[in-house]
Amino acid sequence: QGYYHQEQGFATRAIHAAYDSRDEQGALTPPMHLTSTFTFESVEQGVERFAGEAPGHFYSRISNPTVATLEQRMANLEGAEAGLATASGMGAITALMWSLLRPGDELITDSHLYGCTHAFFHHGLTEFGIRVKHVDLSRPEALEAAIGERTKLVYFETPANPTMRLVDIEAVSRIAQRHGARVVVDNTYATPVITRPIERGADFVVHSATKYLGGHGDLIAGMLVGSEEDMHRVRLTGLKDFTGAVMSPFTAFLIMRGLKTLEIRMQRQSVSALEVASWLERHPAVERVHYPGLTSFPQHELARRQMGDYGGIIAFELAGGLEAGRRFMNRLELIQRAVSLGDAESLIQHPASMTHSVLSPEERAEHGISDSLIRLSVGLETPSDIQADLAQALEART
Ligand code: HCS
Repeated sequence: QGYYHQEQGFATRAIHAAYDSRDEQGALTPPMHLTSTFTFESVEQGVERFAGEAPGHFYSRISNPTVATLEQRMANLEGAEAGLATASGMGAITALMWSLLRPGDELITDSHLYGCTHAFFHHGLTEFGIRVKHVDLSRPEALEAAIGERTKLVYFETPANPTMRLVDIEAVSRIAQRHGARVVVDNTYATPVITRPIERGADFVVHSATKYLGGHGDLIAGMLVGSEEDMHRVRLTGLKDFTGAVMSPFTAFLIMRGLKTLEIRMQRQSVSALEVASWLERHPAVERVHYPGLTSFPQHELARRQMGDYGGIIAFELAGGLEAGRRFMNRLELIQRAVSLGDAESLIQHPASMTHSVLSPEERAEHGISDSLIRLSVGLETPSDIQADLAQALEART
């Protein structure tokens, strides 16, 4: 068990869960097991491990002690039975989908989605006989109308990338469960500090661990949590055989280092983002701000109910549209022009031409991504400095 108890607080578990230094010669930090393979004491032992009849690692594509500590720690933080680490967020999504879906099955997905997830569903899954149906899951009654016998999975992000739209996890999970479908939530934006979908009825949580979980912009990684049985299946089919997109022990080590400060980073970034969003909303050059913590946010009531805090991402549109946005972004000095999010550095990007450029203009319009939408990931810098950079870039825009 290590030095924690399940009833201890989030930060305690993020630092201690699933590790006991007494198992590693007293090493305070879980050591990196940089090994591709594991030796057997006898042929018989190897045979038993391969057959799953004896515990123990045998090859790092299937499992590795450092990666296993992270998997158990993340399962703990999300309130799930088990976890699975992957080489990227897309690695987590693809391993899950290839494991659970078969030709003839239907996937219902929210209409607001990260660009590459959208691309995988449309150009990957549909090519293999899986039907992908977009439903506006911010209206659970729309799911009730669309769900059918063939629906195996219901998939959504909350908040969605990049529009910030929320989905009521409890309402959607209730409907899906009644129809025998399972629910997958991409919890990258919120992290388990802010929202724990499993506690609200979801079956699986996926993450791009590249973002807040790692938190320092130095790695690419994904995480998946769910039941013991499901994770075993995804590990041995989706991950081991279909994608092979496993996480390296070094990456797992870095993510565990990131997790130690996840709670305080999310708290600080939420405070800074609320401040910045409120300021942007009052600025005459800004037309609209999408941030769940603002009372003007259409789903603010749901945000208060479902989110412990409002997170570090803001989407906004400038008066003057695309051209004004381009000039504004080029004037920024402190805030970095880059995709990704959740880093110590504030990052800004233009979804229509960057993260969501794989969608056609018609698809973007359908999924709520206007050409003037800008996404800002508020970092850990001094909030007044972030605001000062935005202010000078907005003032200079004409
Ligand atoms: N998923 C990342 C990478 C985009 S290409 C993002 O910024 O949303």
